[in-house]
Amino acid sequence: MSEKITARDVLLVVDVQNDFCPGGRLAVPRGDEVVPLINALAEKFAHVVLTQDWHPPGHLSFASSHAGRKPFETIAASYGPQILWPDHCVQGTPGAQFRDDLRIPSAELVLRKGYHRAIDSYSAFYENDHTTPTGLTGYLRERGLARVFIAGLAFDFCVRYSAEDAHRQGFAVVVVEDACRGIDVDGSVAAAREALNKLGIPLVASGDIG
Ligand code: VGL
Ligand code: ZN
Repeated sequence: MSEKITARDVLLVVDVQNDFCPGGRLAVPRGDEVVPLINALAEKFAHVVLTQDWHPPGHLSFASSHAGRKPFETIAASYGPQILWPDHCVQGTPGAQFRDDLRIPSAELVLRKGYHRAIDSYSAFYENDHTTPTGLTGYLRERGLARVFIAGLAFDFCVRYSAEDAHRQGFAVVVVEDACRGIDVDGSVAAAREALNKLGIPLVASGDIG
């Protein structure tokens, strides 16, 4: 499939931050490999938005915030099941910075998420309670952007839930699969692919976009 980019398309670059790359605190295997692909992709788009996972110290999603709990266990949060993670993307730390080799000077918006201490936020549109909005829907609508291409980290969490929410909000959605990498907790990559397929969200290769 070939996708021709228009002025109403936006590239949403999800969480390409040091902590999600090898050497980081929640390293996504081969997460760094998406950077050159995304740099090249971004040059083809008239509009690019970056997201930045941005947690306060002691965030509810950190295993270290729960006595006796370990990373990758699941707890019952007030809004439903929540996977616990190693401390990551703490506000103002080097791990929360974008990768140095991510070069997208044209990016129009950096959307930070996950800053409420007691709610995690995988999706760029809604926090994990599925009711607290980040403001991105309004931003895209007001700017007349109708189709969202999504790439970045991690495929099975922030990319997946951003894609699902964008679809639910009425945007056309395309996931650029080769420009994503997954964490894969208990089959979460396969589950993500299945969920996106079920919604009819196409997974394309960056080479097919232009
Ligand atoms: C993410 C887990 C925790 C992501 C963020 O960017 O996919 N995953 N925080
Ligand atoms: Zn996070």
